[in-house]
Amino acid sequence: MPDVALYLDLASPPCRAVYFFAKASKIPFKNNVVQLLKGEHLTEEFGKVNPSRKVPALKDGDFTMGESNAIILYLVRKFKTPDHWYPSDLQKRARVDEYLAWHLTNTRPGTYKLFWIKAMTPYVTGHEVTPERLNAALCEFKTISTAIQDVFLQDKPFLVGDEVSIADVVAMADIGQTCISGLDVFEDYPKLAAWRQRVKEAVGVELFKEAQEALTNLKETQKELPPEMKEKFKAKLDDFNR
Ligand SMILES: N[C@@H](CCC(=O)N[C@@H](CS)C(=O)NCC(=O)O)C(=O)O
Repeated sequence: MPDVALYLDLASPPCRAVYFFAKASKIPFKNNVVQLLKGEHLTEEFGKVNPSRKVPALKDGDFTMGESNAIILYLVRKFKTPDHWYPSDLQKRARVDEYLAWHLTNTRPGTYKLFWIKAMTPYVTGHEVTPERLNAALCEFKTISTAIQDVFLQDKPFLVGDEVSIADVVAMADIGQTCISGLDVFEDYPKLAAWRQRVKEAVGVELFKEAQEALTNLKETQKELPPEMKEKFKAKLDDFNR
């Protein structure tokens, strides 16, 4: 039995980032599934692993932690994964750190907002989001995609150079979420589309299929949200619509 346990719902982008990285770098771990839409993260038991009751979370013996990027870095250090994931070269590593920091204030909130207002609104409120609201979120997301392509990727194969790093995995896990909203964000970004293919091949095409299945299952679960989760989600949507 592996020492490390990960608590994941593959329908969640930060969980997918941790999962893609752990699987692609062949880290042994126990996968504890926590289904968010069923409220499994709200249990007492899960609260002992991550008191903020968010996934992903990690348990290694008596040690527990949350926060996807910090979990990935914990795994990098514990398992001394191949250098390309988080390069030891000072400046290459700084580029990974730079993207990870940018991601949390740009890509993550942008994709999160699109997911909630486009994919969750109908199931939570019973009606589609207004075109004005959707367009505003799409415009924000275009600015983010343009920056990923032109500022970070430029003409390189991967976000920080010639080899795949944790920056690519983290970015891809979130951008991939937009497909559930019926959007092809890569359509207008040919360099990003080619990058997606390279990341898929570097991480493993099968892993991407698994993630896709989780998103398909999410669509089914969305249709039968427990009433208490609907209430919780309404409050979240109100935040986005403020
Ligand atoms: N900054 C955290 C974000 C974690 C997070 O927000 N996870 C969401 C799923 S994508 C969650 O568990 N939400 C449950 C809730 O807010 O009730 C990370 O990167 O791990």
